[in-house]
Amino acid sequence: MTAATPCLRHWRGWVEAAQADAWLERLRQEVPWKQESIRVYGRRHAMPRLTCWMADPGCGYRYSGLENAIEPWTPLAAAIRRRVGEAAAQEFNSLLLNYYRDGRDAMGWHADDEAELDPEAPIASLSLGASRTLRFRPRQRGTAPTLAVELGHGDLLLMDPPTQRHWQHGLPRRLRVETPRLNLTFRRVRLPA
Ligand SMILES: O=C(O)CCC(=O)C(=O)O
Repeated sequence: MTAATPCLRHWRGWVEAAQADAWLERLRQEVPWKQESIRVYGRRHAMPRLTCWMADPGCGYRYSGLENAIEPWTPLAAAIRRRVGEAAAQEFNSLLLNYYRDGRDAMGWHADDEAELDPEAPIASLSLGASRTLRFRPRQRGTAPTLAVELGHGDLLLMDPPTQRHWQHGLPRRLRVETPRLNLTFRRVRLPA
């Protein structure tokens, strides 16, 4: 059964603007960004964004068929993890960073429901830079209306369970956007007991 709406908690301007500006600039410069490629119908395509997977040792993660190399936490990413973890009352052990260089960069429809992720933990998403729209649609198409959430500079969005089970999300292109955006999604990878 599809929940009627995704379970979201959205704090606009969770980070105040000057702090968000400083985080945006530092992360752009110091994160080891990569442009991965994905295979679609047998052909390789460059992903329309740059990415980095930062995580505690042992927290590997595959998505779009890619095994992500684990990068160590930078001091700034570790400090942001602490603050986001307090807001979400959750200990996150991993972080996917996405760098959308301008409005041509985007992310397709998907759910963050890979087997490695703890389905009981929220996913916390911090946005820095250009405003973009995150869209949600039910996985069982037509069972609930789609939803659009405008994510601005410094916004924090918590996606609580069972959102990933019932909903997909995606970030469409917005061609008039000429400035960059970073998105940080803090996650909880399941570790062997
Ligand atoms: O950039 C965004 O707001 C979405 C990122 C996302 O969907 C993800 O990391 O799974």
